[in-house]
Amino acid sequence: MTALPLTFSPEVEEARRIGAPIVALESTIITHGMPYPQNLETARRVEEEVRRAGAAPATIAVMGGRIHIGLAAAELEALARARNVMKLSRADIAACLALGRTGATTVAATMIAAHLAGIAVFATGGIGGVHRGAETSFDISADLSELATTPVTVVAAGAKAILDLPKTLEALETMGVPVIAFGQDEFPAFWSRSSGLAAPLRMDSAAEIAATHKMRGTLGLAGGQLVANPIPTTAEIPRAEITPVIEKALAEAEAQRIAAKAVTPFLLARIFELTEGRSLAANIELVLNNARLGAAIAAELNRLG
Ligand code: PSU
Repeated sequence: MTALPLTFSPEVEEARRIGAPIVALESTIITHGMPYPQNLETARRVEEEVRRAGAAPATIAVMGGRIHIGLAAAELEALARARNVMKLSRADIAACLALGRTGATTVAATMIAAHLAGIAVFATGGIGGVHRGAETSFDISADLSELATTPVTVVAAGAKAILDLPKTLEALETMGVPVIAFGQDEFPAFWSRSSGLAAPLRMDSAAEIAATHKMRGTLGLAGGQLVANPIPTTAEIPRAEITPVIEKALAEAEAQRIAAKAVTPFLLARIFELTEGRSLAANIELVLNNARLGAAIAAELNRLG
């Protein structure tokens, strides 16, 4: 029994009991990041990918006044079909729980929940960051300050290329968040392997990433790490191709005065339409790729004890 409002799925409960590696997965990508039914198919495939890599998947969401750490098949399906689900970050997770509403966790809220559940590694698609025009809109994702606060290693394909990537990297540096490109020198840009920006750190193995996570704990440093794992070459949309599409979607968002939490879902949906689904296919592949790396890091962390 725990005083925390956490409910573990049987699979995650068993992994905890035997000390098997666990990878946290978020749910905003399901409710706000992808259309139905691809969202449900992807969520299932990502969980399967984590299992195949030898870890237990813990998809996280808020339902009925509890943070669910691992979802049953029926719960996952209900979430993928649901409408009017809250998009939860640090600011609203407690309200969602207290009011008994249904909420999907963003990167920030998933990190909080994973840490409460004792899970050190979390895989997703792309983190939120500093939006373009943030110098006037002040639109900066709470994902960044969470990375500076909560000790979870987040595996993403970089930050979404709809953002201002140079400013996102600057903000992460200011907040003391290690940004580790996996297997290349460049910071990847979600749908593309290349962003034209050097990553502050590069590592080539899950063991190095796990050792660095552990060392941060030993030093008592607050916050997590961002592992920027480039999309597989076969799935990427090269930067020159996606850039004009992003710019068109951004111009539309501005014309329609889309703001705050609605910006990222709007842009992802428009880019999906403008690329005739290619952006979604790329998004799915990069999440699967991140799930595999997340499982490998979780296994290495387990070995380190
Ligand atoms: N990765 C994806 N698709 C998504 C997200 C991540 O492939 O939709 C979600 C995450 O939950 C992340 C959120 O926290 O997008 C960022 O939203 P915002 O820019 O409003 O902070």
